[in-house]
Amino acid sequence: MAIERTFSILKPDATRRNLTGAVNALIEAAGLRIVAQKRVLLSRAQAETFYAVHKARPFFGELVESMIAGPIVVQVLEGEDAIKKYREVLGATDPSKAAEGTVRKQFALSVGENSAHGSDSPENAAIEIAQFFSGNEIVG
Ligand code: RTP
Ligand code: MG
Repeated sequence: MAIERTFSILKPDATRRNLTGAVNALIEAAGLRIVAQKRVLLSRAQAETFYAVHKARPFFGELVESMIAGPIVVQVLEGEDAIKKYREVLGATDPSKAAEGTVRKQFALSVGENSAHGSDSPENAAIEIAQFFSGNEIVG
C-alpha cells in the first residue's frame, strides 16, 4: 500500500458550526496526518473551477453557492492509501446513505451541505492540492 496525499475541504456548513476540530479528530483517528491546512474564503470563480467537472449538472449553481457561503478549511492529508481511506472516513455523498461513524453520517445537513470534500483519484488529488498549496506549505 503506497503513501499518498489527498486534498480535503471542510465545507462552509462545517466551519459555520465549529466542526473543524471534530472532523480533524476523525481524520487523525483513521491514521491520516494533516500535513497542510488553512482557512480561506473561495471566490465564485475558484468554486466554479474547483467543481468544473459538475458544470452541466442541475445542482451546479446550488453547489457553487454553498461553497462560497462562508469560510472553508482546505487541507492536505497524508497516509497509506489516503485517497480511498479519506473517502471512507467521509462516507457516502448523501448523508442518509452514509455509514455509522462517518463524517457525513454524523455531521452533514443534506446532500448539498455534506460537510467535507475528498479527492476521488490520485490525478485529481494532485490537481486540487496544486490549486491551493505551494510545495513549501506542505510539511510531511
Ligand atoms: P465531493 O466531491 O464534494 O467530495 O463529493 P463526492 O465526490 O462524494 O460527490 P460528487 O458527485 O463529486 O458531488 C460533488 C458535490 O456536489 C454536491 N451534490 N449535490 N443536490 C444533489 O443532488 C447533489 N449531488 C451532489 C454535494 O455537495 C457533493 O459533495
Ligand atoms: Mg467528488
